Amino acid sequence: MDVLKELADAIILGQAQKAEELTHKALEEEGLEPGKVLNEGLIAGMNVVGEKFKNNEYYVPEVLIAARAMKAGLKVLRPKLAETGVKPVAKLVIGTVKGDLHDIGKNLVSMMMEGAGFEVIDLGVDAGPDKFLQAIESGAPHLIGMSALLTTTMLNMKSVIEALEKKGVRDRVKVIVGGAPVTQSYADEIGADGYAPDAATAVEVAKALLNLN
Ligand code: B1M
Repeated sequence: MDVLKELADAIILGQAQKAEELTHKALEEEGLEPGKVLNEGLIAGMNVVGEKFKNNEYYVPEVLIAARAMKAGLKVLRPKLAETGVKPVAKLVIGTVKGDLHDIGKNLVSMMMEGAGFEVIDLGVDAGPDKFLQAIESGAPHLIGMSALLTTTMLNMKSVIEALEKKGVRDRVKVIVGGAPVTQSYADEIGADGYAPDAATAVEVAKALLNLN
């Protein structure tokens, strides 16, 4: 069987060890590009998991197990995706917003940004306005990235932007947002500088916002 199909299946079935081994195999034995392994193996598998979850064929435990398998594959892929980076082109602070525990997409964006040469400070999940403000004060980033996967938590992106305005630091940073329920029009509505539908586009948008192209 095609190694990427096998890898996608390992994600769907939540087989962490197999996902790790197959990611190694795809990269080292088959010599496939890390981006291809990511999109056609790991993300393809997670998309099926998402569909199954939506159709009530999978419940939270299955999804968690699949997420663990995805993380095992990402661990192998991470250095390969980041390998292209030389010295940091700019500094990014990124986090999944308050109330939201989804971090796979945010981690992908972080990895792609690292791969593009950004220094990434990851605030993790459930990050409220105070965490972002603190990171701006202590880290002086050029860019703030927020991720949200729930229609309820995407509202918290606005709270972060409002907190930056209130503290008088909004013009020190560019703000980029993303995540499945987030759209360009929502980004415009809350006053974000940029929106990206996926991790690869996030890099392009970040570079364009900072005039790094
Ligand atoms: Co959750 N979940 N989940 N979940 N989960 C979704 C998001 C959901 C769409 C499933 C569904 O119903 N079909 C649904 C949200 C509905 C809604 O609000 N619209 C949902 C729900 C309801 C929930 C719970 C409420 C379930 C419950 O408890 N009843 C609960 C909430 C917990 C919480 O956060 N407080 C919950 C829990 C979980 C798990 C913990 C089990 C697990 C998360 C594990 C983890 O992340 N460590 C989980 C998962 C895995 C999913 C699905 C299946 C997959 C998400 C994922 O990782 N996708 C998801 C269904 C789906 O999306 N198909 C679902 C793969 C990832 C690569 O894509 O994160 O979209 P994504 O990231 C993309 C882009 O969006 C973009 O780039 C990434 C890569 O290209 N992007 C950015 C993301 N962030 C960006 C930031 C940027 C730019 C681009 O700039 C900064």
